[in-house]
Amino acid sequence: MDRSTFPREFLWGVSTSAFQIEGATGEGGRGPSIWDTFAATPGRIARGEHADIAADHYHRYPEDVALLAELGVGAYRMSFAWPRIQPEGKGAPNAEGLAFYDRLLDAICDADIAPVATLYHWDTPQAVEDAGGWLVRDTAERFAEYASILGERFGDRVRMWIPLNEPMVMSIYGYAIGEYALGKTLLLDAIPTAHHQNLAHGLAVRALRATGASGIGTANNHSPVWTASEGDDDKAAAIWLDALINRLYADPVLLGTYPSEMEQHLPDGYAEDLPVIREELDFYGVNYYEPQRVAAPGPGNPLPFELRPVEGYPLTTNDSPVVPHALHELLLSMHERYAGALPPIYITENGCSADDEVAEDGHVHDPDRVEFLSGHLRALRFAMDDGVDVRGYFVWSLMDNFEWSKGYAPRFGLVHVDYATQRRTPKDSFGWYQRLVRDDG
Ligand code: IFM
Repeated sequence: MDRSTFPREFLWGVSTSAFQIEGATGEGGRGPSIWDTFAATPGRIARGEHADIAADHYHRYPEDVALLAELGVGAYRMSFAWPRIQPEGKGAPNAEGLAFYDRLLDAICDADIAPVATLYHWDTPQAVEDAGGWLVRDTAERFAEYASILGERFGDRVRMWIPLNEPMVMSIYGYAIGEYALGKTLLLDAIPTAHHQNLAHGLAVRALRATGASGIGTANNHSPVWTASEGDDDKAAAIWLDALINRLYADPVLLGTYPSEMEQHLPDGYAEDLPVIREELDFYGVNYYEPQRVAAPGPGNPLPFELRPVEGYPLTTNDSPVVPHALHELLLSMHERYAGALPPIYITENGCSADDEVAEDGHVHDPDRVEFLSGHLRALRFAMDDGVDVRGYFVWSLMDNFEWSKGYAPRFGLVHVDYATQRRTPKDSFGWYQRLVRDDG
């Protein structure tokens, strides 16, 4: 990319999440989470893998922060583990958990990097799940209590706050189809979990602000939804899926309404919560990976749509089609749909998995990742030229990590992790991103 392609003040960053890198699941007074339980259940995670050690970031964070400093990013997006802060999901915080994040945030700030903190990246304390999880409204209230604890303690250091990461994934993968913790297969009966997470978001925004915290946004996963044909049935299916995976989260937060397609599936009294959910935001985080293609359901399908492959594009090792121009399309459509209601956008996640190995020369050559990232940054730049206000970009991920039910095989990092030795090796893409950050594109 040409020099100075992006504005000087553009924020370059990388993202991770607690459960995917920390390990030390039984240390520091941390309570069990739904992902510990899920990973311990035979057949749930590829090759029987678990995150008890993961990338051992809990112990090796100084080395990881040094890598961030070497990379030269202006911001680092991490997440707090709710079960480290409140092992039972309520009540007084765990001092050792707070102390760990004090050390981590201090190290990040000392490196002159702005911490961007996600409060929840799917690691629900098991006790919260046992009390009903996101199927019950009370979880949103508990989440607000947790948010207050974090705001009070870390508000002096965290620059940007993200209450929940990708609530859509929790609702669909965790509650509707059961591929992720907690493995429920409720299909459309999972939709109330979206509302309770949206409510948790709004309550947490208020709770954080009440502590004096500022710079509060969100991180929703968005995918353009493409119809399989121009037929009315396929188009209707595409509109329905767009409501389910995109608008169910963005509309209430930005417009204070729910898509009409979803209303009949929401819990009674949901409308009264909309003013809380719509609490004004300082930024809107978009996590983008891939578009979806969809057709009308075939006979016997209990859902009003059927997914089709997105053909004609290369696939990552995680079977995601690589479609940079869909990011441009997505940003333009959000810019239009939410005109006047959309705060500045940050791309809070974007990246790809690859079969990365340390080569004989000691380096990790990952040209596919460099191509993926540069293609998406070009698309992002076009969207900015078209008037979309984008202020920053975060690569998923700083380092290889536990990719949920796929275990450790998909490698998303700019830094390779040898899980046997925990040795970190910056990949070629690390050097590429380092230069890009230095030169603002
Ligand atoms: O690893 C995940 C992350 O936890 C949430 N967003 C997508 C990433 C890649 O699948």
